[in-house]
Amino acid sequence: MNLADFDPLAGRRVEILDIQGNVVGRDLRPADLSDARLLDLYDRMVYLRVADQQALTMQRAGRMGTYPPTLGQEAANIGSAAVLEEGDWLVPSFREMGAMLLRGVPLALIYMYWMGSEWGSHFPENVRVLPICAPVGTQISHGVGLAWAAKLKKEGTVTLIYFGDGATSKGDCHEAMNFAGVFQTPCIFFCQNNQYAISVPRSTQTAAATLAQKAVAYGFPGVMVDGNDLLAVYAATQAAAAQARSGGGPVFIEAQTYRLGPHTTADDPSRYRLEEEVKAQESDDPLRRVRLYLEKQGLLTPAAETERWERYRALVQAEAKKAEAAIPLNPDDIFDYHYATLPPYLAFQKDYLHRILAGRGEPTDG
Ligand SMILES: Cc1ncc(C[n+]2csc(CCOP(=O)(O)OP(=O)(O)O)c2C)c(N)n1
Repeated sequence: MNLADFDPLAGRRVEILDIQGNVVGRDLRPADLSDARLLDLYDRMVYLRVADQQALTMQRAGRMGTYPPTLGQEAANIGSAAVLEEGDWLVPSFREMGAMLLRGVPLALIYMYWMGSEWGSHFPENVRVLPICAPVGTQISHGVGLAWAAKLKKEGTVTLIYFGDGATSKGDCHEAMNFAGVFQTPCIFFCQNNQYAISVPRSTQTAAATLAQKAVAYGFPGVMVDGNDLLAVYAATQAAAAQARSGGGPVFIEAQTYRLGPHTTADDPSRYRLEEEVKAQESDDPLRRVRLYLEKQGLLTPAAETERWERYRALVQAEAKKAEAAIPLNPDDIFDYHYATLPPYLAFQKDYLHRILAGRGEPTDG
């Protein structure tokens, strides 16, 4: 796929599967996507959907603090992370559970993170994934830094950096993109444009017609892709990774998708968007597209489909149990892993917490 064919200023975006699972972009279909690989990626979408539902269930039952659902963004998660190779880095924001799982982060750890455990960010040594990043957009410059280091070390690796449409309004995003353009860092800016930054719609986020065109100002390509189309996301990210890996510098991908659920479990989207809008989007389910395609190719039987969902329900339950077994938390964890020596104001807060928990009242000095 030639990225230059998809100039965002010309309004063309990458599309391969339509909403009914028909192939509309045959010439763009990635040659390396065998039937077996496609089934594997569909598997991972199902895994993400089930893991997402389980998180919501646990949060509603008071077993998890807060959680940002991924519902509707499965193709954007899986199609992008699937192109990474050994040694590549993945830099998530906070709505990339599927991408993180695909790159080897255990689900129990992701659940632990949302249950409030610092240990939920303690990934296995060989997993090249940064921790979840809640402060909007701050991970983008970390990702560019990783990519720059990899370039200096001649590693030949790629860094895939995720963020939302709202994050494109942060200075962090512009500084990172500018740096990446100047130093030609081997990274992909992967924007999950899910149309909202909490209650702020894309239309009032920026006066630019597209997010992808912002890349043009920094001197590298930006492409729009149908973010609900697994194959299109895969093809675009694969082309971007090939460019970055071969020394061609960064690429910006705007994956146009839709957040079907609330921003987080603390959000009530009915306060800022109409029910009809959500209903209209529900028919464009990224999993349904792939399932219809696989059925049309004779690659999916009802029995296999039932077995797949049951398998993941069991797996997800087991991971949830593991996460809960690692709780309750040690309250010192929120202080202990950031600084070698705690600054005085945090030492005071730690002592304060100890006194409160021990029923000794508030400290008198500090
Ligand atoms: C620096 C900072 N400011 C504000 C917030 C509160 N906040 C959390 S998510 C969010 C919106 C992010 O929107 P977007 O980047 O589009 O990502 P999405 O949540 O849609 O995936 C805001 C404002 C924050 N976490 N960090």
